[in-house]
Amino acid sequence: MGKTYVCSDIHAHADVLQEVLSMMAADDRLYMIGDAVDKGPDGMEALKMLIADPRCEMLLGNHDLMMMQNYECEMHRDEVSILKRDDIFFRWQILNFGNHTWDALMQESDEEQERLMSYLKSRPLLKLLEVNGRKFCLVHAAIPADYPLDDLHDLYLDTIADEKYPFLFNWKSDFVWGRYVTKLPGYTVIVGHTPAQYRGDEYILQDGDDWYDIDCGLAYNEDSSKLALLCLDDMELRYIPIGKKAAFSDRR
Ligand SMILES: [Mn+2]
Repeated sequence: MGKTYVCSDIHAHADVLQEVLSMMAADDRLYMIGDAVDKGPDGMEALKMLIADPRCEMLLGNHDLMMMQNYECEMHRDEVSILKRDDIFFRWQILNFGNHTWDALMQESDEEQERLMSYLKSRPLLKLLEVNGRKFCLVHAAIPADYPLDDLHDLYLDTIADEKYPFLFNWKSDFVWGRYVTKLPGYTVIVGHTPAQYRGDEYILQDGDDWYDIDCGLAYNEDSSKLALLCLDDMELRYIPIGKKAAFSDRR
């Protein structure tokens, strides 16, 4: 029986992901808890690696959702209001430098674009699992404060469906944007999304032994940026340093 690893916020650093995959045994598992794309140099490559490797399971992050939302808006241009389209375009492509990711996605064939988006649509927002008798809740950012915690189970995009546009979803959901500690009784909650560097730190943040933020800032493309790899079998942490940096930076 292999080991179960968790990492977050690869943010287009395909070389760092490759390093993690090469360290893992054939029967290990890796949960990447969101944000495969944006900020770093090779977003499409990182996403394709996660899809291709059967040891990997990816959850959705806000950047993955922004890309999907932008794609869906383009595919349904005539059906979506210009305000809605502009909202996502501005938030993603202007404020979050998603224009680099969009350009890379548009370099792919129509079939490949559809394959990548279909994969993302099938990904969970929240995943519960048990390792060595310990229960874990994986989510990109937070469990929304108003979400009923009794009978919590693996959650998918239908949880945040948009009532007006059935092919869209609420991409501003706290599942992928929340920056607050959420605890789930009986579980160890593991999130990413808020980089250690955002707090002026470099390493993972813990709140007791039942909440971990493991994002160590690959998004920032800085010397201190690294990936935290957490083994759920023994809670051992490893840090993998940043490799290739993006040619642009959006540290503001
Ligand atoms: Mn994020």
